[in-house]
Amino acid sequence: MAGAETSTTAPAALAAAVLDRADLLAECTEEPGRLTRRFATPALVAAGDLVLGWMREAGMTARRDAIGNVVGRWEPPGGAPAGTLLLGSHLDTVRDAGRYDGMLGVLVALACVQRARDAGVAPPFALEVLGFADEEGVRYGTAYLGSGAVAGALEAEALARRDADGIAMADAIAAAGGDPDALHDARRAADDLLGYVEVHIEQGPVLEAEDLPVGVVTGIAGQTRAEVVFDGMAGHAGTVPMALRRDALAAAAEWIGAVEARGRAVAGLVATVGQIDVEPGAGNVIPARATLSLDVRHLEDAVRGAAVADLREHAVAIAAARGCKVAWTDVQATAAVACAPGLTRELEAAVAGAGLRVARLPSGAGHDAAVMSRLCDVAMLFVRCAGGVSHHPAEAVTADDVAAAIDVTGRLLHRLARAR
Ligand code: HGY
Ligand code: MN
Ligand code: MN
Repeated sequence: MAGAETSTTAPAALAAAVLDRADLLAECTEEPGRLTRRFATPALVAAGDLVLGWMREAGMTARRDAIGNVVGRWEPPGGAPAGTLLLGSHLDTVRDAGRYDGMLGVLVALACVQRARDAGVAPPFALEVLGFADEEGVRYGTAYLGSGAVAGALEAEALARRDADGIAMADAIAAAGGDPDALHDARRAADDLLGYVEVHIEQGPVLEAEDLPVGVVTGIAGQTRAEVVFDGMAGHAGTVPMALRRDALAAAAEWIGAVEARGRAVAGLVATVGQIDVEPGAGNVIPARATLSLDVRHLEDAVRGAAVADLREHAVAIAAARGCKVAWTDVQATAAVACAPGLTRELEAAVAGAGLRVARLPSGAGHDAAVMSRLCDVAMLFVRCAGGVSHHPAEAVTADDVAAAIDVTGRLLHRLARAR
């Protein structure tokens, strides 16, 4: 990197600050003792407030948009930027989460802005850092609410969805200080965009196996989310003979086995039931209703579509055989996305420029880049995480690997600057 690198802008120094900030963000939780930070909650607002402060410390203008994303903008000295490069990731988490999934991308992006500003290596284009308010979709079942608003991909009917406490999304947005009637204002125009770059933990074992700190993402698997409800008949657990039961939970259990079997049977397919709710929910009552989530993913949309269709037929057959009913609701389908070839080539060259072997790998996990690809070119850099563990408090990265990510991202900015 050209420019006046200083002790505070060297990647290693910035990496240490990234890890410290990840620890501070991890304290913004809904559940003391573990990290859970869902969309439009006070914990999410608190995390966004921290990031807004850091954005301003880095010399950025910083604001919160109508859905609750935090957006920082840094312009090169002299103004009149030659376009804008977007960087970022999400600030929400799953339940009992790790502290780097999403947050690392926002914090590394901030570190790169600080470095561009302080080390005198300002690119001729503006940098915008986005901290999305919802990517996981834990509260309302639909993922990507934050990037969906920015990319203009948010469906209006989502606003009527209710969370487990019966709170409508529109009301939650307003309660968190957003404006559900102004979500169109959160949409980003694409005319000045050079692209969107997301740094994210790999959430898998490949980079550790390859002994590499970072890797370049080739594409992001498509995903289908559905809600499946089995309805049977409540009854006395002690008096209703087994042959006369219409046990909704037994039907659901048989179907869950079929979901797992399908995932195991097809290369590259993953299928998961992550949530189940049983009613009336008493140990001596035969379950009347079982409500389940379904998550199916694959890099090829046709394979995913066939699996979802088969699992839907299987649910109907199991319900019929057991005298139960089944209701299937498609919650969300996101197509598989290939990262932009040109921007990805630049990222690969930046990795090589850092003296690292270039590993290319697909992402089984969904990312905001999948939605942002509707707006502009996208590229992703994966960072090695310990044991590939994620969506778990044991999620961990090393300062050295974070420094590598900062160095590579800085080299990418340098390459894009030279191309302007
Ligand atoms: O579920 C995912 O792939 C991501 O963590 N939202
Ligand atoms: Mn995640
Ligand atoms: Mn993530």
